Amino acid sequence: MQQVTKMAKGKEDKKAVSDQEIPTKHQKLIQWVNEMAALCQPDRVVWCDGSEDEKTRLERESITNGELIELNPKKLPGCFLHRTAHNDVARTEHLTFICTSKKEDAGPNNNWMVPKEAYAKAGAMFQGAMKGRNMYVIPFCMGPVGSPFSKIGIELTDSIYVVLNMRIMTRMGSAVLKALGTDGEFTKGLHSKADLDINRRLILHFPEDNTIWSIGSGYGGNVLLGKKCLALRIGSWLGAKEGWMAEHMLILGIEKPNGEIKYITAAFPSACGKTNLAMIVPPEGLRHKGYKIWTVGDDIAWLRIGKDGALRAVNPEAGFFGVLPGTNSKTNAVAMATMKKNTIYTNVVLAPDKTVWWEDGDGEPPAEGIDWKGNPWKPGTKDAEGKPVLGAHPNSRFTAPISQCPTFSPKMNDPEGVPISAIIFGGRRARVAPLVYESFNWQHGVYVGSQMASERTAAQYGKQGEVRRDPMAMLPFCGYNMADYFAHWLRMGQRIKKQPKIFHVNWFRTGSDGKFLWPGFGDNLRVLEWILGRVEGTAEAEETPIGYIPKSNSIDLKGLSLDQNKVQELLSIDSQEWLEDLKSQEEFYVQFGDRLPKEIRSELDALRKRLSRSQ
Ligand code: GTP
Ligand code: SPV
Ligand code: MN
Repeated sequence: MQQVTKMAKGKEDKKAVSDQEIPTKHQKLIQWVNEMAALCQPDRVVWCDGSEDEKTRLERESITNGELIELNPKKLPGCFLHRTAHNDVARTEHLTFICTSKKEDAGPNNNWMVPKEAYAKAGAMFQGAMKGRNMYVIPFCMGPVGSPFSKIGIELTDSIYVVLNMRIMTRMGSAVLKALGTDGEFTKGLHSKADLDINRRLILHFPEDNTIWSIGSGYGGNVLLGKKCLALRIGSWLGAKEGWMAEHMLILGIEKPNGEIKYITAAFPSACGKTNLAMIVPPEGLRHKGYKIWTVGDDIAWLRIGKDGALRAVNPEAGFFGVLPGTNSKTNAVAMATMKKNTIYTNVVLAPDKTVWWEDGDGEPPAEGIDWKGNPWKPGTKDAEGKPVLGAHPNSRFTAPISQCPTFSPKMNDPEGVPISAIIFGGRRARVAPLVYESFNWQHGVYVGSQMASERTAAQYGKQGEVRRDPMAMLPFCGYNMADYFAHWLRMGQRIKKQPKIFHVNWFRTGSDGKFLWPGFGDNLRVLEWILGRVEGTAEAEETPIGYIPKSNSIDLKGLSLDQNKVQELLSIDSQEWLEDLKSQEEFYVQFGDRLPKEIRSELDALRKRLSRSQ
């Protein structure tokens, strides 16, 4: 039975009066919900229990109000389409703030506001923002309920789309409220789509108060507050304080024919291949080796040192919020199978038979359909300037439960997490970075992560293709001064007895024709195999100024028609190009001043010397 708290009318307008039992005795929680309801003035406050009944009721309601379109129940059972506002299709980093008392604590990597000012500014926007709508109270847990890794949050929202997404993306409902008890700690999340106006949009984090306020957006990373806001920005802050790490990483298990499973994590910036690698399908040429893949997570890892001295990882999420364009049965058959049912599709083409389509997906586009903006669309549609109109937005996404993934790892629910053997950093770089290299040691590996760079993708608002430094793929997600974050990585290394080895990969290097040199996707397993070989001491490598790279023939290229020139180009290191790159690294580090750990500076200096010598 759903719990509903009706708002009293008239004079009592500002006070939530319960006509049904509130499903918790947590006084601080009740008080906060009442305060936020008084501010936002929803018609009703609805406590979510996570039940099937509730899900069906919310789906019906959102079909009626137009938030969701039900898809073909035979071909896509339990699936829905959602269209966002046209200017609300990606995270808005320029409207995202870390609000700490001291500016230096947020660091040069974050937009900053004084908490008092931020509360006042957003408070004015939240005033009456939920009038005519319900306020849903979503209790959610990041990580398995009851695990020492996990954190509980409560999100208040006026969007049913958010409730239905949070149901998939997190463990959500009554069990979480129960785990919270009468005085448990929780992150306070407040979200209102308000009028979806980009000029009145703010995503605010108050790490000192364990609070998140998001207003004016209805897009994933801005509004599913458990994901980037809690699991990364607030999470990284808590991690630094409590001695663990919150990272923008996939988690993957590779089972060898002897049954042994090795787990790795990989940090790539948004839309640079985490979901794809997390579900990798062994390529034809390697199939005879009998590798099996286990998907633990595709976006976020929480890492703690286990009793055994290993670095252990938990995926705090329970679902995927994955990129659609480019996803098809060839590139990612596992993702395609995962999203066949109970999936929410956002910003794709609606076909007349109520199925969906996106660019570089499966099959031909429908002869006629409706594009992500809700306009009639057919293949070849051009805009006023004669440019092709995409049917799906480049950052269109699917939300699906991890439990539906054919390679789902049951270890995902292990409260102790999985032990990590290798950490992989990587970016999208047309030049400079080779296909793969191994760092010399933990400290050098931290430096390698700290100088990561990548071309901007459609996952964030702004100019596409521009190369920017994105340390550990955390630039938009580190909730505190990034120099302190580097120091935290260095400190963690000293505490980890069984240190994972640290690698860097680049699937996106291009040749003189501008095309990708490396086939990518399933073939990336060839690189992972070399990485595991290095962990186990069986794969051969050559020492270079930047780190160890594979000796020729030490990556298994069987069944791949890739000529030797291309392989050489993929692994080549141009000292001149690297020395140029170091200049841009220096420019990036300058902003951190004295706060930059001296170890990072000394790694950079040592690399410069090695490169100069090798010229
Ligand atoms: P977020 O969800 O934004 O964090 O992205 P992600 O890192 O999970 O990226 P995802 O796996 O969704 O891939 C993003 C885009 O890159 C998709 O269009 C993929 O098809 C493409 N992609 C992924 N892996 C490869 C690869 O190995 N090579 C090439 N060329 N493209 C890839
Ligand atoms: C990313 O942009 O890194 C994502 C999607 O994973 S979002 O949830 O919007 O952040
Ligand atoms: Mn991501």
